[in-house]
Amino acid sequence: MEILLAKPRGFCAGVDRAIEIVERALDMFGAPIYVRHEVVHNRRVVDDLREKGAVFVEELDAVPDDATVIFSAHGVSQAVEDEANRRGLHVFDATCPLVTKVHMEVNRYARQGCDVLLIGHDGHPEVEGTMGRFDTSYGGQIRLIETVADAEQVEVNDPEKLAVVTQTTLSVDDTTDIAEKLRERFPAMATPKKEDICYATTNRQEAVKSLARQAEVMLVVGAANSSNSNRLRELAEKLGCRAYLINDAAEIEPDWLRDTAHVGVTAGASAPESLVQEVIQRLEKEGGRTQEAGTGVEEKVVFHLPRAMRAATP
Ligand code: 10D
Ligand code: SF4
Repeated sequence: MEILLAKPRGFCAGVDRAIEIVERALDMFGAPIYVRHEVVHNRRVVDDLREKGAVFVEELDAVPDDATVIFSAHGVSQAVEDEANRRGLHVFDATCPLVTKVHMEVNRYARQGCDVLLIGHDGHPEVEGTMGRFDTSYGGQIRLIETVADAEQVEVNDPEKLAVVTQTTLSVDDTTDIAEKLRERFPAMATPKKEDICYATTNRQEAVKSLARQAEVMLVVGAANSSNSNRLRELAEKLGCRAYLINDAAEIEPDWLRDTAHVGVTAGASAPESLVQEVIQRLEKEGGRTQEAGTGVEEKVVFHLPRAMRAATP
């Protein structure tokens, strides 16, 4: 059995930064450091940080006064930010800068009195944060579009004052279909200068496309609540693989590998490389031989830490 190891895979620059922010806060202020929502959607990451003194909560009312709180990489609404400021909490914002960019777009379109269509998945924390960045006091509204059917039906105030933005971790192909339908109905619709789907999402999907040409089975290391990881599994399945989303090596069923000559392995942007290496070890124990595959795209994106943390760097 050949193990085809996707390149690129795993941690992106936004996840690296978010985890480092929690670790630095623990070093600078000591435990407990509160984190609103899983800093990234991965159990191993969250458990490791919890061990070091991070306390994960879903809402700010679970954070005591005078505490330090970190917003997760997925971002928060304006209301959450305002509430933290009103209470005088000491905040570090681990929102990925590429999510913040979408927040700023939404904010700008709202101030222009436009309606905004947000392509994304209902209930996801990034979508909640981005929807909550739209200020309705300028007369516009923000609507969520999940499917081509939504794009066919949505009604807007004025097609000449309309913009579209997206969640950062969507399927590139599905989003193209939805955006095309919207553009067909609303040709004057404004779009951001640069794609909202981020470089890491795009690169990991391209790598899976290339692997799926050879692999019969695809293992995607990632959590069930991780949007970008789910999109990798779906894509591999669409391309004809038997594709599984796994938290770790222990979840691999021997049945999945029976009569398999090529197994692809990739990891979502929130899945640590240690989990990938454990999967490889397990597959090698079953007789697999590893080779790197995928597009081989080198990622050189690095995001700065917040200023207050940069200053504290030894
Ligand atoms: O669910 P998801 O793909 O948005 O988040 P995850 O924590 O799995 O990966 C990092 C991506 C972020 C923070 C969204 F930009
Ligand atoms: Fe940022 Fe993209 Fe990573 Fe999300 S997946 S944290 S948008 S780089």
